[in-house]
Amino acid sequence: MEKTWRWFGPNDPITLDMLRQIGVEGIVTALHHIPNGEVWSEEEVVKMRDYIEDHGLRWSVVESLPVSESIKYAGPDRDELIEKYKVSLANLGKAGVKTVCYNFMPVLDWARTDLEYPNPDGTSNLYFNQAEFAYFDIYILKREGAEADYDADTLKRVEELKASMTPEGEKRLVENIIVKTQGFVNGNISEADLDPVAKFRELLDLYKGIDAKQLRENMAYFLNAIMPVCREYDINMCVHPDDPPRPILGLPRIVTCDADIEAFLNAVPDPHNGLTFCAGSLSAGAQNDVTKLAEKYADRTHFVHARICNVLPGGDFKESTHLDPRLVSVVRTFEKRRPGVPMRVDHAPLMLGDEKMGYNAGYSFHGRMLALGMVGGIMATVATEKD
Ligand code: DNO
Repeated sequence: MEKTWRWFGPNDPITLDMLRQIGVEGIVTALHHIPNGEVWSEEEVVKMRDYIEDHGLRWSVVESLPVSESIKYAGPDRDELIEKYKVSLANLGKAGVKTVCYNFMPVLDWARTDLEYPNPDGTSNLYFNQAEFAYFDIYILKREGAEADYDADTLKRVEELKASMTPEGEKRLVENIIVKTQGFVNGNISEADLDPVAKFRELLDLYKGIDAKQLRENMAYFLNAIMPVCREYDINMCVHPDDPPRPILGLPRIVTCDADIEAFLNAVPDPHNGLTFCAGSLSAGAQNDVTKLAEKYADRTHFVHARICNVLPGGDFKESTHLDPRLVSVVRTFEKRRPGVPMRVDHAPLMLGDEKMGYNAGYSFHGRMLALGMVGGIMATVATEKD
């Protein structure tokens, strides 16, 4: 696989020169300064590509070219937005940037409740606590009918949590769930929003009446519309699985498991319609066996996210080590079957001073560097194995 790294542009404190020193071969980035829904002009695309190439690297993957909410819920301006998306794709294709990651998660991209969950060794990790998430849903968002979406054990944990919850604790949940994890991925809410909860409620309202079937249709509509451009420029689209891989906050999620992946690939059976194999997101669902999924979908995978989660009792989950045997197996599959596919690590621990640097959640320097070294070691070992 090609060793890539998610870099957030020229203002990222982790510079391209640093990345060359640690063995990174390709860059994963986006034009983060262009608002969601606007065209990425040829000029802006070429400027970014040349900046990266001037530093001895290549722009391997776009993550993400964001799909506007209106395309997801089929708003009145969706065709107009799809046309703009096609222009951006064509501009990327002309500049030779041909792998595009996106997601089709309504309203909320990835979700975590804790961004610095302490590990016994002094490092910290991302963590998803199902009871804290349910607390946010029931008592902060106050979503109608929210209780019905949680089992009795979770609701019991929520009440225990309520007994000790403080205003600071509630603020921290809002920041972690809908602010700090979203702004930097061009999500709907950013640090500049004064009332993120109110804005979030308005966004949820846009999806009233949209179920999984409708969302699937909207995704197929979008993919069918962009496929001609993808064919013309040989662009591989790769959807990111839903994280966590289950419906949340009353919203449908449609890239959560084997059957979902099969459904969207079959709905638009063009090789340019592919998958970002995020082993981490998929492994956060107890229903998924990532080693089997990697074998099954290697041919339609255009981008790999190397990380892995442990599912804990009660629906909680936590990132595991990049040396987890399941990840070894996933890396082996892609090394053997898709040797050149771009791969990046993420969601590595905060360690050795990372915590003081204000990095985007999940995108530490030392933690990711160690993880890349680990995955690189697995790749080198696999290269010595006979078939
Ligand atoms: C989280 C990321 C996601 C991903 C998007 C792709 O760490 O993996 O935010 O970039 O879902 O569109």
